[in-house]
Amino acid sequence: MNTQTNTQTTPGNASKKPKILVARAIFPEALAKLEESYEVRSNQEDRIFTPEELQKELSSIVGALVAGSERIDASALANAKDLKIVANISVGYNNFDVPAISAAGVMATNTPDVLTDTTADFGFALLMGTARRITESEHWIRAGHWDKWSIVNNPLGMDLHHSTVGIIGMGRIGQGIAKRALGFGMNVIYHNRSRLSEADEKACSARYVSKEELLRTADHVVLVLPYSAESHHTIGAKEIALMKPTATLINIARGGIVDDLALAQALKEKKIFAAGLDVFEGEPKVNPELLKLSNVVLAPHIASATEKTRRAMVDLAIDNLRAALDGKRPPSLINAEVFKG
Ligand code: 8YV
Repeated sequence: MNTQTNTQTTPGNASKKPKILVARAIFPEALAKLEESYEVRSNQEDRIFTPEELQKELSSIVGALVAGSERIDASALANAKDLKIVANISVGYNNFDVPAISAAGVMATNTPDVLTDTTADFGFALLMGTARRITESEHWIRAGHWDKWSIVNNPLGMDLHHSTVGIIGMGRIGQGIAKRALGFGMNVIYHNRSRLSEADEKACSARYVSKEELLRTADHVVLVLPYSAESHHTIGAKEIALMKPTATLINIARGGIVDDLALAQALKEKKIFAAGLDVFEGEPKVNPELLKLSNVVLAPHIASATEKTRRAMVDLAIDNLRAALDGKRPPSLINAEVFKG
């Protein structure tokens, strides 16, 4: 399919308006608002651009709303002579090569804060669903296996209350999960690149430990750290081997933080109890070994996916774009060095 035929441009007397790109489908009302101020090239078909198409799209615009599916690097920016801002509709920005974006004199922004609670809620939901085997139980009923109530022959899970949760990555979302865990009487330990302030640790009743201690002692390990070359395969076979055989592992961070093949092998051999995954290496593809297992709960990268929050993310990305194009500092600017206020 050809992008040129499928990426729509605002009709009418649009030539005086600055040209922008909306690289993924957004809410129609938000698009309509943008069309009042800009000549909008929009991909409401929600098709993922090839790198060549993206490079071409970026060559004729001043601002772009993008998401994790758009890799913005030197090659994408090669012909983007007029581009001033790339506004990610996402808090994580591992799809951005920030030094390359800054070198091109382009502002980069993301959408922090507006999704913190929604994502922490989902992390907790995935943790509960995994520990208490909710999706597995549903599949079991649908497959017609439920013929009687039983004390022992039902899917028996692991408790959350009064257990220890180990959070790797203690930013805003990690702290949100810690606060929710307190309501369940859980003991909270965490590991992070840098230790929280005493006040923040107190607010979460969280104790800082080494990664090894966390893996050895947590009943539930929750991953919420950003993806980078350093955090690639933070959890692989070696780390899983440190975990309790009764432990669960939850990944709401990014694909690539966990070695999915090593995890599938460990789940198959019951080296840990279960896993809950919202993100995958190479998503939307899911490692076929994971698909064969019943002790893993799978979700299609939906931690921030409530209508209210997705609207707030789009709105914040638009605020960032508008500010940059109006010569103002975008509210969530990543590369402050590029801003000439
Ligand atoms: C986004 C996310 O929806 O914000 C993030 O970092 O993981 C999600 O909320 C997704 O990344 C959009 O590309």
